Amino acid sequence: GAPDQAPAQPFARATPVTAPSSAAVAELREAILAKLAYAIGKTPQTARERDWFAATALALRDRIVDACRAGAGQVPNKRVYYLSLEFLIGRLLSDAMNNLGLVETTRAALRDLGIELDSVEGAEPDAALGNGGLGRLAACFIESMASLSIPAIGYGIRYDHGLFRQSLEDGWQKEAPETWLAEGNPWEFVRPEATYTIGFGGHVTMQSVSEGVIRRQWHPAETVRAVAHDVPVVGWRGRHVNTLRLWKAEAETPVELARFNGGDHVGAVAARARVEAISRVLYPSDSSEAGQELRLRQEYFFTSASLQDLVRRHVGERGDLRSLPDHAAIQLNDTHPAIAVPELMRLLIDDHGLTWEDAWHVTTNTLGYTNHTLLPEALETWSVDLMERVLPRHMQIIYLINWMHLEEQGRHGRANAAQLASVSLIEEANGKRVRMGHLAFLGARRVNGVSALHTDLMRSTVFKDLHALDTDKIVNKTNGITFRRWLHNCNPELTRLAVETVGEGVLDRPELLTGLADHAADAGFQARYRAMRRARKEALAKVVAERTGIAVDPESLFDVQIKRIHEYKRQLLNVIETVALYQAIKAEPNRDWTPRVKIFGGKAAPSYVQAKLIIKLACDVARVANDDPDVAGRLKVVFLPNYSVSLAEAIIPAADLSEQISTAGMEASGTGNMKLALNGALTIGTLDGANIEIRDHVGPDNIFIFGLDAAGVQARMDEPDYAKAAIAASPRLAAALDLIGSGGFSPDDPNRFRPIVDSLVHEDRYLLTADFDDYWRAQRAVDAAWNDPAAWWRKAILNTARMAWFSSDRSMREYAEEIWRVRVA
Ligand code: B1H
Repeated sequence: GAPDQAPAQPFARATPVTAPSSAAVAELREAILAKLAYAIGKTPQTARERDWFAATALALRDRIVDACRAGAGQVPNKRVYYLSLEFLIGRLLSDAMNNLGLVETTRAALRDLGIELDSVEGAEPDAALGNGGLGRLAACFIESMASLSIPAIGYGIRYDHGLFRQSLEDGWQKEAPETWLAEGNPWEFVRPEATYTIGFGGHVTMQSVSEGVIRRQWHPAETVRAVAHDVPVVGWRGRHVNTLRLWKAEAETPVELARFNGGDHVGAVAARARVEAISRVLYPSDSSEAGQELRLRQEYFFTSASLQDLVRRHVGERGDLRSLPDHAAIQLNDTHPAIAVPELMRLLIDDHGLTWEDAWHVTTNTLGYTNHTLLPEALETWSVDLMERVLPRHMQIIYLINWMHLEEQGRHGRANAAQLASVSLIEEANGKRVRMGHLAFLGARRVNGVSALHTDLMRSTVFKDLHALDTDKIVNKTNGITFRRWLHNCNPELTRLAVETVGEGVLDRPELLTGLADHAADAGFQARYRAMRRARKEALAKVVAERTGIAVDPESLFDVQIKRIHEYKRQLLNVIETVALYQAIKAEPNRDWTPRVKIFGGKAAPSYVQAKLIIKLACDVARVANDDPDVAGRLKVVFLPNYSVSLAEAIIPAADLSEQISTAGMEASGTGNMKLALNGALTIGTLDGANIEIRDHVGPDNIFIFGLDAAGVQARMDEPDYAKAAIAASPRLAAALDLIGSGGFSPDDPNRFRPIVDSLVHEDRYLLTADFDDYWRAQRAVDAAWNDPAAWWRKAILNTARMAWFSSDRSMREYAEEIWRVRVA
């Protein structure tokens, strides 16, 4: 693969299978050869790895279509529509092979042709159509719905360019465009017949149709076509196939011929460039508001196309739109598709003639809304001015929804001004803005949080007053991860160990993993578990050496923090602890320090100056520590560039320690925490998000918890000058900050990290100073635990054994029962 592309599986896949039949191998081999010849136009002699990948993907896609056709014909009673601006899928080949039961068949077929499956897998680009946890959750959910045979369509945008490629130049993050479609996409079917017109701008007319009935009609100034591109998603054992339908923006008029003929060759395609920009690039912000008009256009574009598509399907299958709630459940992944509330109202009323009351009943019984963050900077609001300009009819509908909503408050005697202001769809504080979270809340039948703590905080903070109006509306649905990708595919050795220990049923029923607990203290079993980890650490060490030139010892404890770089996730806390450890080792070089490799991975939003400075600090600390003979063999620091789904698949099975150290109350759930614990990394973490539920499942003795809880964080923030006091009380923290602030890691620019130290001393919004000493204590407890191998590996095995509940199959069953009201077989 390309040099910065993540590695393919560096091992022989070890998922247990009976040897494939030679007839099956021959048939697939011929199918791949035929694709290579007739679809790619290459011979085995001229084919590159990328061509073999495309031929293999096309041959497997045929099998998926076959699986699809087996179930075709009958109309399901109810479908789930999952609307998400992000689907962070990564590679699809290994998922498809595994779910079709064709891993060994494919490997043997390619081997017949002199090709290694691993290198073919490595040639697939990641579909990085998401930023982080929210987008990856959508990808896990789509796979789980297919595996559970829940009829579902995922709707999103087919970005030409997914999340940017990160490189580190002298430790500074640089961004380059990502180009996953450069050589085409063998998984997708283009569906020009599923094309819809999406409007923007213009004006609204009124027309009296009968006594007291006024019809409003929107006349957009500008239109764009949304063209469906379908990616089939096959579930476990090939039982069911769902569709991920991604919309591409295309101009109605490819070129303005008159202008072209007049010699204005650039102007002739300017309008086209403007509308096609809608599906050009993924916004690279995670947990922060984008704010620009193009973002609003993206949100409306894919929401409108998706709703038009499902409305058309319903009319075709059932006729009357008033029965939509019986046959469709639409889930809004955060507020990014919240414009669905007025758009569905508009389609039902303006285009299909329903009354307001019927339309509101249909809307509020069809939509569900998942909230993923309570951070104020991430709560979407759009200025009323912008909305009136881009979506004038929707703004009218929003005002009417709000008027009725506020009237209703009056009828219930809740007319005090502060209360009304807090539940209003319009925020009046700094210029009028529409609160998209409130809009989604009112339009949905159920609103869910993504972990128990996060759901409690929704009820007690941001949505407190709305919650009081209908206390049944907010429900919890703790996130999950698909075990097919995050255990079976990424960790075949551990999967084989599990199958050999508790039986093959564990592939279908993760609860059977609990059977591993019986062997947790068994020396022979521990040895096999350690051999698995050792193999994965050796492979990761190779990747680290290739990507960074840094040599790491697989005997060391691999301490991993992989996630977006954000102040609330507190990579900085980890870096400061690294500095303190560096100072401690230098002060007492002859103590028996536990050898550690600190591994960081993650991207910063391109405009997030402080996050980029934290990356630079991690890299500068890495350079100094890695070059210092005093700490050699005890501490290494690595920042792996261009973190991605594929890189995660290589890092997670190799991790011994999982850093989940966000300020309590700020990480809504986390899902990397689940992937790492499932693969047997012990967690060092705060009582935040799903960490709390992970502790409840794995047991308090098998996790390292430290720091303030969410209530403690709230209380501490109210204390004056809390950071200065904490630094004064912690000589270790003060010394580490002194070294960083005085240029100890940046002799070429001694003041480089002053802004970081100053932000801690003067504000410390994320309470690093409050948690530092307890974090240090917990890290030393980790050192001690590592030095008792029998106890450590028992804990690791118990983590794997007790994580079954975090399967996204469990999450999807809960959504199906309590939100969507669809039956799961
Ligand atoms: C999560 C986001 C997010 N929460 C805005 N919010 C975005 C917000 O492009 N934007 O503007 C993009 C993403 N992402 C994450 O969702 C939470 O931080 C995690 O804690 C959670 O595990 C994940 C899935 O629920």
